[in-house]
Amino acid sequence: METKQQALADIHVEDYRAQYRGKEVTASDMLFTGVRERESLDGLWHYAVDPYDTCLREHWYRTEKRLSAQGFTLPQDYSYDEWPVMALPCCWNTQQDRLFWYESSVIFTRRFRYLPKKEGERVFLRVGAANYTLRVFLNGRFIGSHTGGSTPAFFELTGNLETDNRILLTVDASRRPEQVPTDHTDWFNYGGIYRELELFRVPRVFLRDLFVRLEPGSRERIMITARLSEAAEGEGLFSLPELGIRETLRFHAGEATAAVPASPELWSPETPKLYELSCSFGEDEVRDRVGFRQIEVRGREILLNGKRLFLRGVSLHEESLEHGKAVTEEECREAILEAKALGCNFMRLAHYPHTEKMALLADELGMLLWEEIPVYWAICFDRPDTYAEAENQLRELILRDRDRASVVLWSVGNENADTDGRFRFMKSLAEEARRLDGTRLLTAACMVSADNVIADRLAEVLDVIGLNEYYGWYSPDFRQLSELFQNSRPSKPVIVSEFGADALWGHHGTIDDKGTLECQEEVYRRQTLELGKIPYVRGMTPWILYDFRCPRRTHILQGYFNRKGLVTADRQHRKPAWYVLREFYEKKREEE
Ligand code: GCB
Repeated sequence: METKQQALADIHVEDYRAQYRGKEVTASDMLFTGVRERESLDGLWHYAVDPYDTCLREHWYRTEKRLSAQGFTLPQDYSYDEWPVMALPCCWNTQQDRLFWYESSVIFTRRFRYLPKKEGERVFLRVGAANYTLRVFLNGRFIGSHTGGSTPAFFELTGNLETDNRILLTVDASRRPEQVPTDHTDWFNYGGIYRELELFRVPRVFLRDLFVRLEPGSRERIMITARLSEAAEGEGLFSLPELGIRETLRFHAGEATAAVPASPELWSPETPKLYELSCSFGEDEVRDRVGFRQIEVRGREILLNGKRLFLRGVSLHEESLEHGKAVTEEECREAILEAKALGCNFMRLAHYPHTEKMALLADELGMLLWEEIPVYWAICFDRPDTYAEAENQLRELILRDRDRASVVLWSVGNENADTDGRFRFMKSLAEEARRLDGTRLLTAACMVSADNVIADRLAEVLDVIGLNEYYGWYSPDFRQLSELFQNSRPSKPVIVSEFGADALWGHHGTIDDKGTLECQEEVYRRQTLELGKIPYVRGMTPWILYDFRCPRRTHILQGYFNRKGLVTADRQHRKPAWYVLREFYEKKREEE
């Protein structure tokens, strides 16, 4: 068709997104990355802001030059190599003032060279995270798409690569009610490709997955499950030299499992012992550093390696003032060390999967973690596609992090009204999490019922009840806090997954003045006093370590920040409540 006519036809395709459906990559497309050789595609990419999705409507990615039927070049609306550049990964909001509030589509493109190294090699692109819908185009062809703003996406490029390649990515950060999370959250909707872009070369048959852990209920056997990319037969090798393990893995229909006698030194926050291991099949080899520990619930207690444990925690968003969600390794380390200084052995990574660097660092530094998916507030619980999206995010998170000893709890959501639809939705998520990983505890941050009881029906499918309560803040009457515990008889351990109060750094007043440092300090004093008395409260993760950006918070004391941090957003000032919590945690540690 003549280009002008084609352009006119494109203008009138209302559902232009339909042509990009059917090539979604999911958890099933992941490959085990552990320690594998990779080539980085991070760095400068050309970009254009594309709020009308013209690239997708008019298929810009197909051609560099637009030619008429007679072979003349025609005017076109893009010039990739003259677009400005942005260094990926990043959140575009922090790159330019004019992009700060932008929540729609951006196009990124660059060239790269590819020279095959081995006959028959396969090549995969891994995008660590892109918020929210990512589409990948290579050399004029649509490769695939991924939805979900916080988990990795894998695209196979094999067969579409040339020596000189043009890659183009579109990222759409629009909030939509049917997505996970929905369009209404209490955090900032950062856009961009904000975790690493990497290429992996693997042989035709490769190790897609490797799960290594202590056998539940035993401390003398290590379980290994490995899965290949194909339903192949053959032998592989698992080795863990420090424990003298060299185990042949026998693959049938692409799967191998083994249980190997071993007595590893157990991992704990105090002794974060990690072991180097490797696994190979044919020409493929992967390596990792793994800790071994056991987490379980007995009655209303939580036990780590058979010992009673109180989870001295704090909640955290993935954010820094400078980088938004594209937090650096130093910023992750700083957050963990800040929690340690506070006396914590536990952190709640709220409300979506944080970078895998957090779990890797927590493994190394000794910090227990709660990891969560963004089933937050009023999700479309009765919509099957929304469920599929939530389940896929859960699977991508578990497959990414289930070799990390630091992760002890999977959370399937936060503060959702106790309806039948929600119960079905979250029960299925809990079942899926157990199917993928029988070695961790399941939780969700539940709400207190209207009659002030711990009564969420979801508790029956969880191991640990997470509970958000804001006595002294949203519910000012503190007496209700002790009433809540008098009214409740949970049969499982409870972690108070949130309490807190806003306090603006430098703002002083009486304990009754909302927003003052004194008011927040008093809330922490009274909360810790009360919670410390309740035997089945086996942990807490007050809200929150750092103040964070939040478009919903327009009060003069907030200035588009949620100010419930114990530390200011610039990470420079510890508020008085920080010291109250530290004192409480010190006492708790001595009691253990
Ligand atoms: C909550 C939410 C959290 C909010 C917090 C608040 O219950 O789980 O995302 O930021 O309260 O500050 O209101």
